[in-house]
Amino acid sequence: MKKVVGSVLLIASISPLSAQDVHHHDHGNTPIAVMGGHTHDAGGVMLSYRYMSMHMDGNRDGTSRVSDSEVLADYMVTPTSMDMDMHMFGAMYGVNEKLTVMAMLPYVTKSMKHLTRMGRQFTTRAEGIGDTKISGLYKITDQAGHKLHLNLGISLPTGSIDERDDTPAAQNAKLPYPMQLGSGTYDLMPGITYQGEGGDYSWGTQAVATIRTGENDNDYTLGDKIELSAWLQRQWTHAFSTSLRLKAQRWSDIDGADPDLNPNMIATADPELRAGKRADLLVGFTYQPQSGALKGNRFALEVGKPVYQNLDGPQLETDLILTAGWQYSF
Ligand SMILES: [Cu+2]
Repeated sequence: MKKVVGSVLLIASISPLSAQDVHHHDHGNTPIAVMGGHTHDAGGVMLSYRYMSMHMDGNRDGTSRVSDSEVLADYMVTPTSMDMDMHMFGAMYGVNEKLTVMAMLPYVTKSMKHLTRMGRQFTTRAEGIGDTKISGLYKITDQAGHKLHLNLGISLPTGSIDERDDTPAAQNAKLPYPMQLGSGTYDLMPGITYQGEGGDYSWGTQAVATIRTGENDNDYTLGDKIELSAWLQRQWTHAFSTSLRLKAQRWSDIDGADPDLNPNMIATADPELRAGKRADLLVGFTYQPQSGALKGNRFALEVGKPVYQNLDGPQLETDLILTAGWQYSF
């Protein structure tokens, strides 16, 4: 209790924000696309909905673009663009002062456009529930202006790995790896998150790994992944803040192979052409009314573009990432 009063006084003394706002800082003063970026006080509940959209356009090998005709010199078919949309429903609950639990269920829509060597264009689509994520966020320290917690997450294989659609080569064909909705494996997601604040600014950094365990029913394991993120947020008024975030990630190739896929036909069916590294720069906007009928609600948007991309290609490159969300805490 003494600690809490101390931090409230410190933040109130160096910030133009009133002590009342400090409470709200605890509820998600992180860019909306950061998962498990904050913890809750004992008994605190938060419900959230996030819409996440990613647009990929054109192929890349290493850090350079490759044209459709260059890819078609080696393959019968090439993807030309892809859109992925995700509706994510989440809930958080502060079990006690140390532990917050979190669950997230995504609904995923994917669509990929292709061009064949014969000049024919076609689109494949997949849609359904993705992999459910359950996490425990365990507070290590919570001092004046500095917070640190562990992210202990697990991803459950609720997303399909048997998505099919019609292609010019076959009706109801098994779709390649990036069009599947889940990993098909139980994945461990350990991580650590730091949050700091002082004056009108808050900042933070998060490292999260995705470690796949075992092999899925289609004889493969998606590559492990590591994501590092750092952000700086500025409070402009009691309700409005903006953020800047740099996110770097690295992921590996697929181990094993789905026997239904032919890697000579299209690069997306090759388990050895999935790895990559990417850094994204993202700007965020948050509106969090401190009083009135909307109190407890947080509306946020984060949008960004890759600033560096190195793909084990040919692979579709990412061009735009957008997350819009609503959070309600009580
Ligand atoms: Cu929360």
